[in-house]
Amino acid sequence: MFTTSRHDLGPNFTFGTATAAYQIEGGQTDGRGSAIWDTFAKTPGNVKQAHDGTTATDHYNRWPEDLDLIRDGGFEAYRFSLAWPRLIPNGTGEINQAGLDFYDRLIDGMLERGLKPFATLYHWDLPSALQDKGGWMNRDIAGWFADYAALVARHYGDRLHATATINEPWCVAWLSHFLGVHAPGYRDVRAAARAMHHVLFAHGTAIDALRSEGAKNLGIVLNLEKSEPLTDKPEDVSAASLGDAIFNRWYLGGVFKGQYPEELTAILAPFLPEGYERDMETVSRPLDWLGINYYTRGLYKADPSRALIPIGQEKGPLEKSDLGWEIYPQGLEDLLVRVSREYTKLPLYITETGMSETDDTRRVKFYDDHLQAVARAQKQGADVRGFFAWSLLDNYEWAEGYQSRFGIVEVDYETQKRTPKGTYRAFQGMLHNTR
Ligand code: IFM
Repeated sequence: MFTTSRHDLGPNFTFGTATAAYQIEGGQTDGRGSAIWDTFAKTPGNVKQAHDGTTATDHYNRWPEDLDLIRDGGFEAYRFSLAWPRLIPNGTGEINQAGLDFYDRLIDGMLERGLKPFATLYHWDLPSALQDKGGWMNRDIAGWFADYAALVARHYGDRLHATATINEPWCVAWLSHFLGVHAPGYRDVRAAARAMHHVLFAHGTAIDALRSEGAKNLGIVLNLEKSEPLTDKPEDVSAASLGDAIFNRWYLGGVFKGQYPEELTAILAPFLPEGYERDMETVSRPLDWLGINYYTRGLYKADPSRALIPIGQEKGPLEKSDLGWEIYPQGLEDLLVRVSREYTKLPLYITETGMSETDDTRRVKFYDDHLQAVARAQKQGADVRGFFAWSLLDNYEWAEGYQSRFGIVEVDYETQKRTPKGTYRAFQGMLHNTR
């Protein structure tokens, strides 16, 4: 059980659970086009046990049961993503009617159960046909993405409670094009610099397209970390500052100030698209809310052996999840206060937090402590309006495959049976108790 009561978060606070299409849907035969994760996963060495999303949790067929679980848990909202290649198999052009029908059923299913649909347009399943044209490295993606956004707004806009353009642009750009950990698996600074800018430029063009179709309540979801130095030596403090620029300030600064951090543009200048400064007005289009995904902190030290980006990371001494991520609720409180003081007064939503763990009692404590951190941040002026648990179900954890379990509901991948964990019951107890 949680020690937190829902009143600790204020009267109009929204609780939900979050998922993403590729991680749960499966059902890839019904006219859906290929996505970059399909082939990345098949390439040896990229994903543990070469797991892919072919079946995942079979949400494509089992969605009614999954929506029932969300409602019965006492949650009011469901954050889900639409698969671009399910709607437009080649990324541009022809539309897949079966895909349109699927999200019609899913969104209507949420509304029938009294759940607010929080949609994400892009949660990493880029159509392979667009990757063939350079994907996020190609400036044209701003137009392709805007057209896809307009389709979603035209078809579903009046039924969506909120829409986010991109989930975690740091992952789309840096993790996938510099570190090579996620699809398309590039390790190339020019590719990364281009993706870093184009992902935010495309976010801005999509906001324009959504607004011109009449869509309301628009945002973006950033993954943020508390970037800290390993020691108080000046070189480690500078390393943490550069880490913060790459992870946090590039996105917060771009979206809310129309400016990238100078300490990073100084390094990336030769690799950024020429004239990128002219796009900054589009990058920083006004929004209605900001989603923050928070999992852990980054602990940085100077590493002069890395010439271009001379920083390294260490594992700290705090308790860890089974992926080795330090558990640090204080970091969430600090980040929320920082974002609301330095970047925006918009309503904030914790659009994801959670832990990969088989010992569910640890997960209950994780959530309880992070809810308390949110309540403390609210008292310091952060306008936090909602909290989404990552994730409703155990699911496809990208390069970690199916071994890693973030769900508040367990999935048996042999039978696809869903079994609520203690964490689900803890949320249910808190959310049903209105005292
Ligand atoms: O599973 C992911 C999700 O897709 C995006 N945010 C982080 C989660 C845990 O790694």
